[in-house]
Amino acid sequence: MKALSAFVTCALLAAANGHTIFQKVSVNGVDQGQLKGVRAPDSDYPIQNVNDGNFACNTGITHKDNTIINIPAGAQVGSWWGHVIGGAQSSNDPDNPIAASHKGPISVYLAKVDNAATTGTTGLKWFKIAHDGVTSNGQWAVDRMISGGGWNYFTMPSCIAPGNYLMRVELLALHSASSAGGAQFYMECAQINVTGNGTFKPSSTVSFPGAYPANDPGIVLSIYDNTGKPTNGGRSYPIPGPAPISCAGVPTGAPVPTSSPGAPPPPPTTQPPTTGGAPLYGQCGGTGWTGPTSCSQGTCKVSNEWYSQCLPS
Ligand SMILES: [Cu+2]
Repeated sequence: MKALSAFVTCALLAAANGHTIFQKVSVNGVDQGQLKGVRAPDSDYPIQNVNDGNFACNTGITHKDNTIINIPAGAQVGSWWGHVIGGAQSSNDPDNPIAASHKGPISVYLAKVDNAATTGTTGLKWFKIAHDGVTSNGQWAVDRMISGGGWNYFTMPSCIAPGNYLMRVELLALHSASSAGGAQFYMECAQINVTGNGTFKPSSTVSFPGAYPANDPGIVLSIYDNTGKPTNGGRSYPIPGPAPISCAGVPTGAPVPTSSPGAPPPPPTTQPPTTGGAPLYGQCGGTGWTGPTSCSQGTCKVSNEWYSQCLPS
């Protein structure tokens, strides 16, 4: 009986630790491979101190290779999360990719580096390229990630200048955020090389640690409504950190077409071909989205004003 009760306690503890690790990237629907170009620890534990010295790219990194993932500016990028390295901890793991209680936003930052495979992570200057919070129906970015089988999607802005970057994806779980230090930050960094003709240079950047005050209104709050549901009560939610960058007004660096007076305007070149549609779990719409608006598999469903996704029909 002693052994049995020890087992039960352990199982309960394991169930309570429904943590997560970002461990894989996809580019335009192409899976780049497990732990390829992603610096990850074995531990799935969160960081709860916003001033932790390893708040940029996590601590105890045991998985790191020299892969640098090529990402064309404008590409649809996926980050894949699993309960432990590899995904599920056991068969029918209810906490894979993360415990459903762990509602919150997902944010993506870049920092320019000389060599993404060899760079350290301290003193980098970060800017945000994407974030997803809670929608008016009470669904969080984490809910969308769970329904996407661990995949969270965002767009690499079309104006990002070519070169090496670290790409920091941060999941913030708010289930116990009602007192300072209770929010759980999960983050890993991917080694990437952006290609294309972008010319974006950030006019302001942030540091990790440093970007988030411990008492930020997006970090210390109760997300529960008066029935106890984690919907944020229909309130708007201030995602921590700066606003994502905008490519509006940023020159693309592409050759400017020359036209003689009176010649017809050149055809638009920003709309990628829509033949075939987006892949399953791919983006198929949303404000600013210029990619496919149909699905090659599944049905295009609106997640929020910025994001529609191909989900299984
Ligand atoms: Cu957790």
